[in-house]
Amino acid sequence: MRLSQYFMPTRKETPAEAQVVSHRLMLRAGMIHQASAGIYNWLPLGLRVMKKIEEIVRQEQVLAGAQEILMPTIQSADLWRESGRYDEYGAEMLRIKDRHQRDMLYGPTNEEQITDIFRHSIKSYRDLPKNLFQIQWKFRDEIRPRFGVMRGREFLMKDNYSFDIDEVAGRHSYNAMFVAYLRTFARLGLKAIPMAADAGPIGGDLSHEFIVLAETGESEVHCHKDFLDFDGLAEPADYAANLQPIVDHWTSLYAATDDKHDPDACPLNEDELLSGRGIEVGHIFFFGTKYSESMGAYVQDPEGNQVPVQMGSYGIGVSRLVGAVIEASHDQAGIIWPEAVAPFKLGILNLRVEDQATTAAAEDFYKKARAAGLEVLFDDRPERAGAKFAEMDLIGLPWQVAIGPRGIKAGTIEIKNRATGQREEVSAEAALDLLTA
Ligand code: 5CA
Repeated sequence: MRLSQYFMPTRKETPAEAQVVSHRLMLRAGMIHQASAGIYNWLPLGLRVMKKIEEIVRQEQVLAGAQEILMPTIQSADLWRESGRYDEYGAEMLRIKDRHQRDMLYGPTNEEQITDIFRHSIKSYRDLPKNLFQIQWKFRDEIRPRFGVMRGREFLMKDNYSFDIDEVAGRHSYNAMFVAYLRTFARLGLKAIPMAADAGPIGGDLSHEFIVLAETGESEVHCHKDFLDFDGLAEPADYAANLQPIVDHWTSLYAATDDKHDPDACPLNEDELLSGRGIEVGHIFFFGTKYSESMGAYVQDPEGNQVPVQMGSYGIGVSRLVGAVIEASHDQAGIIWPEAVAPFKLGILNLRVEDQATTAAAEDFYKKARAAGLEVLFDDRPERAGAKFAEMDLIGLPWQVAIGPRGIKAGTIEIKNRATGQREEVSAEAALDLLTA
């Protein structure tokens, strides 16, 4: 992609409305544009990152045995009356009337909708277990939308729902998601700590939030400081195996969100306890028969009895993760994208567009990089070199290749790693080798 043609409305000044670094950098890098309070337009650069995150989340769901569906954003209020949550949910729910004066709502979550699908389709234990997921927009009329996409009113969520014949099987499904979340966040370059959590309006008494420690996080959290030394789950998981040992390992140390934390009952002494703030990037729930009983989702068990299906639900804040990754990875100059979610792997800077030899070399490198399958953003604009470097640092692509008249004379280009700041003068071929290795 040529920057001369790309829609990337960057800003030099610090946006006054943004209180946290991820919001500031997303606005300055031209990733998003506010539509109204807590509602954002996603511009090309921002959308590319969100799609990469979405794809990693999707791959790990599929590996864990979940199947993708897509439910509507607009739901019928009648379903929510059946579960009793239509009145319970309160002002956070955006309620709408259609032209026939029927009560509709913009879904804040989908337990009712999925239970309705299930009860019309599955009648026997033989068709279990099932785990269905979607990646879909949600709306919650948050009282205080803030921090950009981190607490939006409209936001993208991966939500899935497990169905099992009994509690033991349901617990395995919960564990599978627990492990899939560890894998997902590790691939995104994040250290996310599972913490015992309150289930709130979703329900049930088994629940974990996945928390990325950050001063700007909205949740107050408490955990054993040794969690800081835990490495993410790098190896692929065998979802057919007993996953309890992995879950036990990750829950062997104390970790709780503020709702669940009781200072008097806390087993840690002062020098073991880390109390701080964090960003909730995922939340999983096992609530058994809460929705299946109220909404009549029964299946036949092997003995011929009708039993309510055991359910759990599992959420990841996909749009929130774009902000969370930036909170975890940036410096004074801008964003530092982990390779896995970077909008482009490489930025090429033509440092002197008016110099024919430089432009020829930059164009040639751009062509070769694309032919090698690299995702490239090529700054071919007639701007000052200093401004180009500053903008590349701001948008945080993992690699920068700068091509200018001085290097051309020596037969070299400069390659820089954004994360380490390390620069090297090498031949174009050596740079391509390094980038495609
Ligand atoms: N039904 C369950 C699981 S599918 C559920 O809705 N869980 S949740 O309420 O915890 O939301 C799941 C995830 O969505 C959260 O962990 C968080 O990462 C993200 N999320 C929740 N509210 C917002 C918001 N206002 N803005 C951005 N992301 C949000």
